[in-house]
Order: sequence, then C-alpha cells, then structure tokens
Amino acid sequence: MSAVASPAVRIVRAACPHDCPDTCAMRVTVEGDKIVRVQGDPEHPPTHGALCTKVSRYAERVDHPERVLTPLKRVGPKGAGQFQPVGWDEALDDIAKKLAEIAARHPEAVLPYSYAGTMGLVQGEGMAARFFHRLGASLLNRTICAAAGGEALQMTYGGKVGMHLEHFAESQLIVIWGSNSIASNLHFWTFAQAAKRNGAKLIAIDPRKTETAEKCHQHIALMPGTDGALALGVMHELIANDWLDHDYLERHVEGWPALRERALQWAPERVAAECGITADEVRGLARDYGTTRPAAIRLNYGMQRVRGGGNAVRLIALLPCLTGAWRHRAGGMLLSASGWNKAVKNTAALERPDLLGGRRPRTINMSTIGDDLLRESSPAFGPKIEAVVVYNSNPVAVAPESPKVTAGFRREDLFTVVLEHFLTDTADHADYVLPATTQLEHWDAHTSYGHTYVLLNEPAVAPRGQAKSNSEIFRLLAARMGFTEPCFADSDEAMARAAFDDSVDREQLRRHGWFKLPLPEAPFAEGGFPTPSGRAIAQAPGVPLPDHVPNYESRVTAPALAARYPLAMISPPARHFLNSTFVNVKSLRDIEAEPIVEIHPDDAAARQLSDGQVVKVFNDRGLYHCTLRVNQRARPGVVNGLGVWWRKLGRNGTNVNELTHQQLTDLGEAPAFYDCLVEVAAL
Ligand SMILES: Nc1nc2c(c(=O)[nH]1)N[C@H]1C(S)=C(S)[C@@H](COP(=O)(O)OP(=O)(O)OC[C@H]3O[C@@H](n4cnc5c(=O)[nH]c(N)nc54)[C@H](O)[C@@H]3O)O[C@H]1N2
Ligand SMILES: Nc1nc2c(c(=O)[nH]1)N[C@H]1C(S)=C(S)[C@@H](COP(=O)(O)OP(=O)(O)OC[C@H]3O[C@@H](n4cnc5c(=O)[nH]c(N)nc54)[C@H](O)[C@@H]3O)O[C@H]1N2
Ligand SMILES: [Mo]
Repeated sequence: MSAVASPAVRIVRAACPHDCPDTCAMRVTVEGDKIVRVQGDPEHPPTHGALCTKVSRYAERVDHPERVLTPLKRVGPKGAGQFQPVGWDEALDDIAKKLAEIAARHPEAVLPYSYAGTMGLVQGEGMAARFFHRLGASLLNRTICAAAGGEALQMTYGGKVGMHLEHFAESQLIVIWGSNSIASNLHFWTFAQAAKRNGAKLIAIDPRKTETAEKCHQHIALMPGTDGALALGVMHELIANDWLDHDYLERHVEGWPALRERALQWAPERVAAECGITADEVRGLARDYGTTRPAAIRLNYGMQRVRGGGNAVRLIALLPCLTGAWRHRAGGMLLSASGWNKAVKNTAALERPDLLGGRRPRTINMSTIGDDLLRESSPAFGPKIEAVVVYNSNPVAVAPESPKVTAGFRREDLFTVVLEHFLTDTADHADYVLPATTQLEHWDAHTSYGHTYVLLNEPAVAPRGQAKSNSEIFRLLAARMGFTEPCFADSDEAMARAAFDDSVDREQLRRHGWFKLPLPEAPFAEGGFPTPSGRAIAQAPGVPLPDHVPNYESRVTAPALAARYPLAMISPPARHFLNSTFVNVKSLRDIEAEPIVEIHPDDAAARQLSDGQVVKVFNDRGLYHCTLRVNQRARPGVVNGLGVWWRKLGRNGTNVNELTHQQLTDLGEAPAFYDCLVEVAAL
C-alpha cells in the first residue's frame, strides 16, 4: 500500500463577519478543503483567543446540509418556497433582462434591500453599491438597527466615537445601560469582568433581568423607553449634590445652562414614577456615578429601539461631560466606535456614489418596507416598487410588522431576487435565489463598531457547490447589463486590499489579520470632540435640547390601547442566534429550544397562565404563538419575546415581528421594536 500524503494543514486569518460589536479575529485551521477548526485569535486583544458559541461552530453553518448550492428558480406560488435548480447563465440572463426592463421605465422601481448579514466592506456595500448606483435604483436608508443612537451621537459628539474597549478593564464603575453584554457583546464582558476583579462596581439598567444583569452588583429594572427620564434624574442629583466638573462643563459643553434647567425639573420621585422604579434607585445610581472615578457607561443599541431612543441616547451620552469622566481613559462612554473606523475607510472608492451621475434617486427606509412594498405609484412616493434585490438580510423575519412585510413580498407583480446561504423566510419569497459564499469562502475587509481595530479576511476554503460571492454576482450582473466602467472588473481581493486609507499599516494587516488604529488614549480628556466647535452639544442653534420622549404605546400616551393590551413587550436577541442568523443551525436552535415569551409570575397569575404553556401574544397588528416562561427575568408589566426566530421554524409560521409596528424613532427614522403593547392569553 502506498502512503498517501495527507493534505497540508494550514491556518488562515479571518474576521468574524457578523453584526456584532466584537468583530473577532479568527484563525481557521484547514486541511485541504476541509474546515478543521475555527478559533479566536489569541493575539488580537478584543478577541483574546475566544469565540462565542455560535461562531466557534462556524463549520456547521458553512457545511450545513441545507446550504443553497445552486441558483434556484421559483416554480410554486409566491412565498411557497418551491424552487428548481437552474444554471448560473440562465438565472443571471433572466434577472438582468427583468431589471433592465424595469429600469428602462423607472430605475427607482428597483430597490436593493440589505443590511449586515456580513459587515464586510467588500461583500456588503462594495460591488453591490456600485451596481445600484450605476443603475440609478432607489437608495436604501439602512436604519433598522442603529440609526436613532447614531444620529444622537452625531448631534452630541459629532460622530460615533467613544472609549476604547480595552480601557473598561480599568474602570471603577461600569454602567451597562440597555445591553445584555454576555449575549451580544461577549468580548466587552471579558473587560468588565477584569474591572470587577479590580474592585469595580457593575450596574445593569435593563427592563429584563438578563444573564448580564444577574452578574452585576445591581440591576435597575426600569420600564422600556424611560431611559431619558432616568438620565435626567441622574443629572438632577449630580446638580443637587454638586458632583459636577464645572471646568469641563464650561470649557467643553455647549448649552449646559439650558440642560441644567431641564434636569432640575426631574426630581427622583418624578423619575421613579415615570420609570417604574424607586426614588432611592435614582439617588443611588447618581451617587455611584457622581462619586466614583473613573466611571464608564457601556450604552448599547437595545435601549434606543423606542420612540424616544434618540433623545435618551443624547441624554445618557452627556453624563460623562457633567462629571468630567472623559478626563480619564477608563471614563466616558461607548455606544459605537464606528466613527473612528469610518475615518480610515475608503468608502467612496468602494461604493462609487459618483456613478449616480447627476441623478438623485429617492430613498426608501428599510424599516418601513412593509408599507412601502404595498404602495402604489404616486407623486409623493414615486414609482411603485417592482423589483427587490435582497442580500445580507432577512426582512421577512426581521423587519417590523411582518404581516405587512409578508403581504408585500407575496405580491405577484413583484420581482424578487435573494442572494443567500439558506432558504430563509425571505428567500422563500424569491423568484430567484442565488447561492452566496460565506466568510470562509471569500475575501473581505472589516471595521468594527465595538472596538478600534480593522481586520482582513482571507478565504480559507473554496466556494461550496456553485456559490459565488456577492461581489462576483453583482460583477456578473453588471456585465450583462452592459456596465463597462473599469470598477466593475475589480476583484474581491483588490477591493479588500484597497478598503482602507494609508493610515492603516497594510503589512501589519496582512501579517496579523488586524491593525489597531492609532488613536489618543483618552480622546476627550481635553474636549476636542469632532463637532464643528469641538465642544459636546447639549443645545446649539438648530439642535434642540434633549428631553424625555415617552413611548408611542404606553399607559400614559395611549390609555385606550393600554386598556386592551396592558403589557409592554420587548424583543431582544436570544443568545444563541444572531438576529435571524443561526436559527437553522440545529445545535444552536436546540439550546434555545423554542420561541418563548417571558412573563412575571404576578402577570401570569392574573391571567391564570402557567409556565410551559403554549400561548398567543397579540395586538391589533398580529398574533404570535410561543411558549410561556413564567419567571423573574420579566418585570411586572413587561414581557420579553426573545427574537428573532425564522417564522417557518417557529410556531404556526409566526415570529415576534408579527406584533411590532412601523412607527419611527424621534431621531434617525429607526424602528421602535421595543415600544409595543400586547396581551397574552392561552391558546
Ligand atoms: N447573541 C447575539 N449577539 C448579538 C445579536 C444577537 O441577535 N444575538 N445582535 C447583534 C446586533 S445586530 C446588535 S445591534 C447588537 C445589540 O446589542 P445590544 O444593544 O447590547 O443588544 P441586546 O443584547 O439586545 O441588549 C439590549 C438589552 O436592552 C434591553 N432593553 C430593551 N428595551 C430597553 C429599554 O427601553 N431600556 C433599557 N435600558 N434597556 C432595554 C433588553 O432587555 C436587552 O437586554 O448585538 C449584536 N450581538
Ligand atoms: N423584533 C425585533 N426585530 C429585530 C431586532 C430585535 O431586537 N427585535 N433586531 C434588529 C436588528 S438590531 C437588526 S441589525 C436587524 C438584522 O436584520 P438582518 O440584517 O436582516 O440580519 P439577519 O436576520 O441576521 O439576516 C442576515 C442574512 O444575511 C445572510 N448572509 C450572511 N452573510 C452573507 C453573505 O456573505 N452573502 C449573502 N448574500 N448573505 C449573507 C444570512 O444568511 C442571513 O440570512 O434585525 C432587527 N430586527
Ligand atoms: Mo443590530
């Protein structure tokens, strides 16, 4: 018997592509074309050698038996998910023909729909943006996640900037405000744990007693959408006790006198009544915040998914200016670091907005896709949407008010193309599904919204089946549409290598897979915010003072509605899914077991409901079937419907977005997923 040499074992440097603040550096062990292991890079400080449960099992997702591996063409009724395999040429020729026909009448009748299924700069809005710009398609306002908080940071600090992740380890107080770090920002939690070992106090502010809240020293379980009031109450106490850094306020903040007046209207008792907590909790939080140095706030996007989310972020983001917490590198706040990273991205070169020429297409808000797919042509709206090309997103599952989203995608006269790894709820509604490569099969370059490193992703294995990268698919479509600009010939690798400007050391990026941006340690110790004046803004000409803005749906603002639907529902992520990604990975779905809603024992008793029972959660918009968990994770008056299940893997084809609405936040035109009244009853 002759010895067969085993294929060489290689280690490839990669980046986790998922929509998570952690953006881990990965090392993929490959033998031939087989993925042997996916691990965290021990040398990348934020990753620290560890991956989350989801991504450490990445091979299961890449080599999943249900991967879409050939182009598919619809054979059944719209939305039925019945397809037959077709060749690439047939699929691309037909798609290009249909898009060209529609575009010849109204280019804006074509809509790209994408979000952050991959956060890569190449496979995200790289070649795709070039394609749609050249076509003159409608623009998409990508608001579904971070727009309220993003706009708030822009108004307050001139960009999405904040503390370095690593410096939280040196904080003496960490307020985790509207974030379940253990579930959705695990690598931040590692630094918070280090701080805890050094004697720091950890406080969680969250309606739900999450796994993170349980591990903090204190948990303040306020009602959803009342964070702005709590921040004003903290300010009230900082003023009353003179725990203020007057010098910092005077030199580095615009509009402080007006904000001071407003905060003085929010005594702890008023705040307590608004937030559903005690006045002592408000006073205690203010004392801790006002008297501990250095004090850091890890704000996250969870708390801005309500009507007043933007104003609440503005108020919380200003707290470090009152106490001068920014003076220390372990003080201040972090909601998003993407402003630091954006500065080094060659966005215009990647996305080529110049290909629009003089055209200014209308913009569709991705968060109102339910309504917009159902609109007719009108002077105000423009042409009816006739074609949607979906990539890196699963709107039928994740967009608010899914009864309308589904009705829109079921339109017989809508031409839908979905680039996907799997037959998701959205792919089921496609006319064509095109098989896309995963991160282990393509090139990409990454920034992060939770740390200040950029990363490079090299392909570890060959594309599975007939899969092609998003960029390659748009390149091939561009050729068929007759787009001859040289940028449509750029390779994925060339785009990945050209993604960053010269402040990124390309050699270090290539060798290590990551590069830390050279930024000041304590960026705002002496003010110098990226606003026009360099000062933080509480109020300025054209920028009104922030205020507490109550929910659309609450006992106070909508009493008649609250009489019928008395429970506030939030729908934060389940730990083992990432939005709707991974719901079809069986080992992860087995951990989450089934779609659930958590309810407090008192609320369950009042409805004669018991743990483990199958219930319907409902309001005027829809009906969600799931299993009831009666426990103390829910506070009285609030139910937690953990998201985001694929509808077809949930009960009766429903998921939690049956219940959410399409009204938008105060800033940024984002969805208010967690501003939602419901009732729960036995099925
Ligand atoms: N495992 C996992 N990780 C993820 C995701 C995932 O789906 N699963 N999603 C990723 C994405 S897309 C994002 S944007 C980030 C999100 O990151 P985070 O914003 O940190 O997300 P969550 O873990 O949902 O934390 C939000 C928390 O806010 C709480 N909350 C809800 N309403 C309110 C409120 O009105 N006030 C306050 N104070 N708290 C409130 C919820 O109970 C929840 O615990 O996480 C990313 N990471
Ligand atoms: N009720 C409720 N709804 C929510 C939320 C909530 O907390 N509650 N969270 C919201 C938030 S924060 C967000 S960010 C959105 C997220 O919404 P989406 O961005 O739509 O995220 P996912 O559901 O993860 O879907 C991403 C899809 O992209 C696909 N994908 C991944 N990589 C690639 C690739 O390289 N190529 C192609 N073609 N496809 C790829 C994946 O297979 C997956 O199906 O959901 C929002 N919806
Ligand atoms: Mo998100």
